Amino acid sequence: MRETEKIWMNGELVDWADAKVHVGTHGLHYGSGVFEGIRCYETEKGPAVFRLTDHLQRLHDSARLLQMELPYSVEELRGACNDVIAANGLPECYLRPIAFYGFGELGVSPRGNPVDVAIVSWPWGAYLGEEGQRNGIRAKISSWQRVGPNVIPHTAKATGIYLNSMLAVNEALDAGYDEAILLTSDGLVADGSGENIFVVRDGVIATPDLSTSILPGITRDTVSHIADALGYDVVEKSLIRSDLYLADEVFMCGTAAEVTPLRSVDGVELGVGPVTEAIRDEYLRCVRGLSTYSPAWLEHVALELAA
Ligand code: PPE
Repeated sequence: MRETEKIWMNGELVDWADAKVHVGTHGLHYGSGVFEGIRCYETEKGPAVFRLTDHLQRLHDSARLLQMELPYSVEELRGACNDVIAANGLPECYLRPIAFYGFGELGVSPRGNPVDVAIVSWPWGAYLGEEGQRNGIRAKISSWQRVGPNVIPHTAKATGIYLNSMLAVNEALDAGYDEAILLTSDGLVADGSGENIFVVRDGVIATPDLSTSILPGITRDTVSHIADALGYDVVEKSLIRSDLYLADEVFMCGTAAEVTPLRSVDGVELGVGPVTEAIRDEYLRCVRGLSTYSPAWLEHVALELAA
């Protein structure tokens, strides 16, 4: 994580080194937080945050699922994101808003704790490597199952859920792979450790539906629009591991990973195919405002501080 100048914390821009919490913080002990991952891209009209409002709305939805009351509205958080980008002066960056139960009462119940909110921004390159984004990565189906709907609400982007992802990615990296794919307890394909999954076969693009323990990815939604605009059929349906092994193409997507092809799953070679390449390339044009239908998704940054 590359250090930048300022972090927005509870309503103020503070120096990077001063954005600290107490070790008694509830969120540290129990993973009681929600967060977002958002990218700001350089466009011909200046920096623009891709689908900022949608991400902040999801942050609010995640908080509601944890019965956590966020002290800032979507509109206020939009202003805060703008300020942190303006203060750090980076043309392209990743934004990480996080809200968590802070320091006050220790014990599993969060009652009596404040909700702290921070937004960090820093330059973050291709999540699965530039080479991976171009030529594909090798994924492994995890022995860890993705958290189910009655374990933790999986549609929340909650910090505690990422222990599940961490275990899966550790296992995959230890076994010499680049990324993990998690199945549900019923054996349905769910998510990568930090991405949604798409499978291409006979010209049809399929992705697990929202009730299959997946995070409702904003990139997943963007990709579905792009695929549709490029003339492909996209279906949401249950997928099993055989669908991965028999696919013509498989790719992952997420804010951090953007669109990344899988060149193999469990050692079954797939290669990088034309549908994935077309979608990946169009996605990268779209986020930089080079696509005809992207303008509504680009939220331009005012480079002056609002405060
Ligand atoms: N599934 C999971 C489990 C997930 O973590 C992400 C985002 C997605 C799907 C895709 O969601 P979206 O970004 O809205 O398209 N993962 C974040 C990276 C997590 C990390 O810190 O590492 C991200 O892409 O920002």
